[in-house]
Amino acid sequence: MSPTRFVVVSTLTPTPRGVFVCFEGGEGAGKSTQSRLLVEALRASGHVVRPTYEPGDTPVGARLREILLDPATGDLAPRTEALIYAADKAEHVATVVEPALARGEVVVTDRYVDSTLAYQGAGRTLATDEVEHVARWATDDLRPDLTVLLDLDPTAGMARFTGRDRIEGAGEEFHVRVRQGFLDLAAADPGSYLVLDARAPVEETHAAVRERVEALLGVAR
Ligand code: Z5A
Repeated sequence: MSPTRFVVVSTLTPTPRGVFVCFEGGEGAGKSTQSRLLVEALRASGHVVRPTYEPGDTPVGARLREILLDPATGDLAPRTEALIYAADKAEHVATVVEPALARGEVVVTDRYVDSTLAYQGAGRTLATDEVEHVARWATDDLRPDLTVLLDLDPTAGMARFTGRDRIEGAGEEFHVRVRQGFLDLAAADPGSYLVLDARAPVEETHAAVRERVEALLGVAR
């Protein structure tokens, strides 16, 4: 009698990769408000969502955030500042964003690589291609599936706050360059961006974000 043979057929299918959505824009543009509303809406429709932010959403990132934003840090050389933001991004992608995407989750981040291109590149006037090289290396070239850019005049954004952190206190011309930096990034790759006027009412902006993200996720309305 010939030996019985068993063929093991795996029924495991690989987890589909998640979707990476990013909010960008100047201070007070409504990124935190809009990311929170998007996360709530997606969770209500059954998605597993990982809300996150930069800088600071890892244990080491929280310490880097203190250095970066505390006015007591004083002036940093622009390259030092760019490298600290890059270190925060490296830890964030390796320990938060990439693992969540691998689990098939929707990752919604408040700021990502475009922030360093706009603030450390256009704002601090480091060569943007050099800042980009460092930031892409730090993040292993992980790019969002969609970036929502909330565009707002810096004066209007600042008026939504009272206190000033180290970056917010960098002056009007700096923030005008930052705004233009974001707009230039969106104009260079329009298919990957949703650019919205951040003066619009919160619910109107949320509806536009939701519509675009649901299209990305293939949700029927
Ligand atoms: N930075 C950098 O230089 N390089 C980098 O790579 C990264 C960051 C990642 C992080 O600061 C700083 O680090 C940031 C850039 C720099 N500095 N600056 N300047 P943060 O995380 O502490 O803060 P932020 O990212 O700038 O966010 P924010 O200032 O807290 O603003 P926001 O999240 O865009 O807005 P919000 O909190 O949702 O809303 C602000 C207020 O406006 C609030 O009272 C809302 O109720 C109100 N609001 C929101 N939407 C509206 C509308 N539509 N109309 C009227 N009022 C509204």
